[in-house]
Amino acid sequence: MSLKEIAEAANIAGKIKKKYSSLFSAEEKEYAIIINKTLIKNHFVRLDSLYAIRLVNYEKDDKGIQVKAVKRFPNLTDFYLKKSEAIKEAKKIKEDPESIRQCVYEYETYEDTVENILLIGITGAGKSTLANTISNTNRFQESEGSVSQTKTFQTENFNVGEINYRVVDTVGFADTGLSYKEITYRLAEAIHIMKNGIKQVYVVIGGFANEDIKTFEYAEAIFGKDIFKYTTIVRTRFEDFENEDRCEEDRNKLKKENEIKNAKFFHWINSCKIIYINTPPVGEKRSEENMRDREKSREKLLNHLKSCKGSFKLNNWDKVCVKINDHMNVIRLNKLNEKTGYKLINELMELQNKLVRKFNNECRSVI
Ligand SMILES: Nc1nc2c(ncn2[C@@H]2O[C@H](COP(=O)(O)OP(=O)(O)O)[C@@H](O)[C@H]2O)c(=O)[nH]1
Ligand SMILES: [Mg+2]
Repeated sequence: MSLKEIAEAANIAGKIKKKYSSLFSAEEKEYAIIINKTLIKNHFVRLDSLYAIRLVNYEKDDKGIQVKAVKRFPNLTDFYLKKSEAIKEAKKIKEDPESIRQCVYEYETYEDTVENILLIGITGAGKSTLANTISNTNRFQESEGSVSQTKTFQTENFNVGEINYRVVDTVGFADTGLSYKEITYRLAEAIHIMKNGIKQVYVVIGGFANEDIKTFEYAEAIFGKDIFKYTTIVRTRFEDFENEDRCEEDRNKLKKENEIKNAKFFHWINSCKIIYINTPPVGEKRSEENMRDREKSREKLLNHLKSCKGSFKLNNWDKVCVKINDHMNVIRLNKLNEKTGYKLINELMELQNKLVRKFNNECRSVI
């Protein structure tokens, strides 16, 4: 039985370093420890190698290799920067019962147990404001104009009691003139982050515009019809959001208006739950009242989330997530490097300027 077969069965991508990988038994179970190499390219280091280790618990029967559990080291997202370091670590893992016991999940990505909330909707609907409200932060840029502030997507984790949530704010894609392919590509990165699937999609709507229909169309095209079992329409800017009668009135009005006018839209609003919130700007005048509205809206959203069962996953979601895990981790690392890299260059330039000024002021005067 070859390491390559096991690596394939465990969906490990990249180049396998056979020489440094091996098979062994521990506590009557069969394991493979596999080191793989992924290449990184960026502006500063043209080509570099990154290493990850997988501990795979497998069984062999007449159907072939059955993967029972996989654990990625050093963790789900990082790499070893040197081959020697990876080899040393692999040896340690093999001899450490504590590390071996961590190999329990059928897919390595199951280690991430965060429940994901995906926000979609046209620019200006109130997605970023909702992201701030639900995660109780101000890290998402709320924008006055109709220019989208979110370039691709942004996430924030937060806890409610024992539950770990992640809110994923996306670019307003239905109205930004992006092609279907571009939207899918941008969403792919976000999808990869949501390893546990999507607990709930919030289609954020600030009133009802024709463009909103496109949001539903894209969601259906990308995820398929089943996504609507996990979709809630969130209507923002609804000042009477605490008055359930007013909310129900609006729901009925909306359905009545669209029943004849737009059958497809009617179908969507009929099959998704609609909840009403108001998340006005805070930090200025009336901010106390506005803060209260946000808090009450947050409560409403969290109560609703608690009542949602299960999560949405695309076919092969788990396999795909594992297969692209290393690749996506490299992209993330590259972005971080770009940021720190540029920052470094700026700092160096600043230092250079200072030196030139110093030279001009002090050295020149001597000449
Ligand atoms: N009054 C009120 N303003 C809102 C509400 N939601 C969003 N806004 C405002 O609408 C504008 C656009 O919101 P933003 O979250 O940036 O929209 P996005 O493009 O969907 O991310 C901002 O100025 C927000 O302050 C709401 O529920 N009530
Ligand atoms: Mg936004």
